[in-house]
Amino acid sequence: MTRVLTVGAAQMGPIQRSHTRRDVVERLVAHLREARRMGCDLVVFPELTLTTFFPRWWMAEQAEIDSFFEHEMPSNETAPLFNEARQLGLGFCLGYAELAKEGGEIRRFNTSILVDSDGSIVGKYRKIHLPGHSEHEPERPFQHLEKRYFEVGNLGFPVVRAFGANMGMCICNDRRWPETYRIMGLQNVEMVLLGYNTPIHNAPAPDHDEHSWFHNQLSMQAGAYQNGTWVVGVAKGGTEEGIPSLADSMIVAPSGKVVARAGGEGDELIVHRCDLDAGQSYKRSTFNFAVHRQPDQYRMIVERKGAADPS
Ligand code: CDV
Repeated sequence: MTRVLTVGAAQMGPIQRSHTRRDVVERLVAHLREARRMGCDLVVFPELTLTTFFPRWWMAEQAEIDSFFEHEMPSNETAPLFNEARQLGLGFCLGYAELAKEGGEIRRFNTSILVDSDGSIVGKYRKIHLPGHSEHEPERPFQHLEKRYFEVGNLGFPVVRAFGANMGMCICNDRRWPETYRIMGLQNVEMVLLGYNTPIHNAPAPDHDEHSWFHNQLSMQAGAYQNGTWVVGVAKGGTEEGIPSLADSMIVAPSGKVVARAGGEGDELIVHRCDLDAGQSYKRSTFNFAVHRQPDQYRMIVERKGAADPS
């Protein structure tokens, strides 16, 4: 029997600083309703979905920074999203800034959760590859202070069984790193859900700006093909607080082919019926890890060069 999961990549247009969580949740609920009409099982929202992309500003007051974080999930403001999804029988993946209390300490992460159609949280991922810088760099046209506002994720790259598949998550900059996909590939991942906020201007390397679209697509296609997995990449795009950001949300098949792609920069749902077994032929042949990978060799090569252990 074919295992099919119909996935909606719910691209968001800009969220300005003046927009409340209530405004945003209304837009997310509209996405859910359309997804239901289009036969989706699962809807994927972007990174830091609930607010504007706040790491673009230097803020000295912790209370101001914390106003962008969720102190509980669901909260009063996000409960309507959970309720609507449960009523529609839809699962969703949501990125948000998480303020957690762990071991008596307050910790802050850039997080994604996977929520089952009964409203229960069945997976959590905390972003590992935090881009940008940790000090104020006023010479930049805008800041990228993820390294200041978040800690490096402490959950690894977990793959969970949900929606009848092996599901993984990563967030934005993670998609550029082959390790991200491979660590999940080694856990037999079948679908990777990822959201992003990617300013088109890259202050440390402005010559990369014109390649933004290509690098986005290249990273996701390579990750999908090299691990025989679906990749669902979802943007918060358009011009947010004056900063143009990449849209170009896409669903990539295990072949590496793009099978669905957003056409605009605003709120837009793209949908694909994903055959969850489509990765099997890649996992059994070219990327049969048990047969063809050579982790001992990789380790020896890296050790000879005195670099880090890649295994
Ligand atoms: N939110 C991100 O992680 N953005 C980075 C930018 C800074 C390059 C990205 O990799 O898209």
